[in-house]
Formats: sequence, structure tokens, C-alpha cells
Amino acid sequence: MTEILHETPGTARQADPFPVKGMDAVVFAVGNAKQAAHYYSTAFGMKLVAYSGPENGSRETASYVLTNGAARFVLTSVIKPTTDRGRFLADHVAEHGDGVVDLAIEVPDARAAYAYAVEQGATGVTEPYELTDEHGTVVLAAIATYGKTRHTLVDRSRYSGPYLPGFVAARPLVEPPAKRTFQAIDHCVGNVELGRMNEWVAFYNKVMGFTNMKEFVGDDIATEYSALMSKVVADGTLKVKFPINEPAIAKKKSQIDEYLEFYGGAGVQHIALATNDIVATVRTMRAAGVQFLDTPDSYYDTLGEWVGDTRVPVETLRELKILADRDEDGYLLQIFTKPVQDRPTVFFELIERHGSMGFGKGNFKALFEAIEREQAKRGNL
Ligand code: TYF
Ligand code: FE
Repeated sequence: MTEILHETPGTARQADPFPVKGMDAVVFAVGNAKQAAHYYSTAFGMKLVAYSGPENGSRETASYVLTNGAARFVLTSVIKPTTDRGRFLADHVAEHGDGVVDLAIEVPDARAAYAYAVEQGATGVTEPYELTDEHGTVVLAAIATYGKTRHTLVDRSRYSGPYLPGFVAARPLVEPPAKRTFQAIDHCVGNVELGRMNEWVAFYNKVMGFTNMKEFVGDDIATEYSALMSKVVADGTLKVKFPINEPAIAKKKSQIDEYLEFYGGAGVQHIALATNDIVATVRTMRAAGVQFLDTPDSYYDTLGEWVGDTRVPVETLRELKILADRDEDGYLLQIFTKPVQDRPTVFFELIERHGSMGFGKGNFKALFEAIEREQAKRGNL
């Protein structure tokens, strides 16, 4: 038998110093994880797959792990704080309300990723450690990012359990919808303080080797109507995409300032979920009581003139208030929920991509006007 070895002489490519496999999980600290698990099951169509709580030895916190395809949410609440971790989570909920504490990233080598990040200037939160059970071993480490948010770096390549050691498999709370509502985390957006966007962009450039995507909201758009500046960093494979927003001084109070005021500092603003049938998903989620931002009819009166052919007729987009945008690579369909807690903080986006790797730049005006209408209703404009 002949073995053929493929090699490209003399063109050894620079190895990615911080390879990632994708998002591992979005971890939320919430006041009542039991009820949040119900909401993400019945309203978002996710499936409870794992649990950790007093019944299996975790007396301090209860955590519910829900998935939808590759997307994973972990909802944690404190039962009775007894350690620093429990006190951190209890204080986090008291100060910020329900929010994201961790954007966990799956990596092939958590020790190497942590060592590289810290060497590049990241603040270490948790040194690499291993967890083992009958399903194998996971290696974890964590670094700090904006606000109190962290990135846990997870190597689960030698693990086959439902989530992590310490968790037991759980049955779905309800029968998941016949058709999957979404299948992956598309991007995770952070809001940071005025003037600090470039610092955090530089952080991801240096610490994770992430590069800037071309879409950004610059000075011109910021002062004219958006009241925010935004840049996007992503890993080389575009599996992990992190837009970073900061408020801009404009004619009106920025939606980012509203977030910072009510969240109590920098944090995760929205999680975008990738779907391959946004129409079916929006119908399902609306029927289950999820509230989406409204879009005026005038948006749809002119949409057809510039967006070209989309899989979904403009009349259906109008009915469901779905936004559309096109760039040189293709188009995308997107819609935004209203904040999912009483504080005007964290919300979600659904996105169906057809070639376009943008973030809906063509919709920024319509979207930001819709957000401003909500801000005005809350008396925060
Ligand atoms: O992730 C994005 O960049 C888009 C647009 O407050 C966006 O979803 C940007 C800022 C914002 C809401 C949406
Ligand atoms: Fe987004």
C-alpha cells in the first residue's frame, strides 16, 4: 500500500496562536434558574439536557443546561451562598439583574489558550484545572473580559457527558417544537463604557488573535442617528464573533447608556441565534409569547427596491416585522426581541444568513429607531 503525503514545501503557514472550535456556552446568572429554564424551553424552544443542584450534590447553586443544535445556554442561580463562587453569583444578580457571566469558548487546548492569553496581557480568573467523571475529563481555565464577564476556555475533546462533570443528564421540560427554532450562537455582543470600545477591540486582537471584521459603526452614523459606535472582532474561521458597542454622544440618550445605567456597567447586550427558517421560528416564538421589536410599515414599502430577491416574500417579512439586509456576499434576515427581563438590558437576535457575513448595517437606522421608541416608552430617552 502506498501512502501519499500532502505537503506544501516552503509555505508553512503561521499557526493560529489561539485556535478556537466555537462557542461552548453562554452562562447566565439569574434570580430563578428553575423558571428561566422553563422560559427558554417553552418560549425559545430549547431542550433541557443537564442539571446540577442539591439533588446531585451541588448545595450552593442550581444550574440548568439547555441546548438547541450547537447552541448551549447554562442558567445558574444561587440557593445559599457559601463559597466565593456563590457570593460572586449572588452579588452579580443583585447588582446587574439577570445577565451573562460567561461567554465560554471551546478550544482544542485550554492550557495553551490560557497561557497564550495571559502572556498577551489577559487577566487570569481561574488557572487551568481538570474535572473528571465516568464520561471522561474536561480541562477548563478562565480569563476576564469587559465588566464582570469572563471567558471560560473549555477543552471537552476527551469528554462525552451531557455537559461537565458535576452535572447529570436531564429530561426536556416540555416536548421541544417539531421544528428546531435555531441551531447555533451566531455572535455575542458586548456593551462597554464610553471611549473604551477600541481598548476592548485591541484586547481581542492581542489576547485571542481575533481580527476586525469590516462592518463597523463609525463617527458619522453614530452622531447622526445611532448614538453608538461598534466594531466586530472574530476568530479566523468566523465561528466566534464578538461585536463591541460603546455609547456615542449624539442628539439623544444612547441606548448603550441606558444599558450601562440599568445593568450597572459593561456587559453582554445581545446574543444572536442562527436559524435556517426565521419565519417559522418567529411564528413559533411569537405564539409562545416572546415580544419582538416593531418595525414600521414604511420600512417594507421601500425594502423591495434595494434588498432584491430573498427567500421570504416582503409581505411575510412585513407581517412578522423581520428585517433584511444585503451586501456584496449575499443577504441576511434578522429580528430582535425586546429585553427579556424587566431591566432594559439583555436581549436576543434571530439571524438567517444567506451568504452575507455582515450584521445588518442597512437596518441600523430602522433598528435604532425601534429601540428608541422602546426607550421612550420606558422614560429613558
Ligand atoms: O450585532 C450587531 O452588530 C447587530 C446590530 O445596539 C446591533 O445586531 C448593534 C447594536 C445594537 C443592536 C443591534
Ligand atoms: Fe447582532
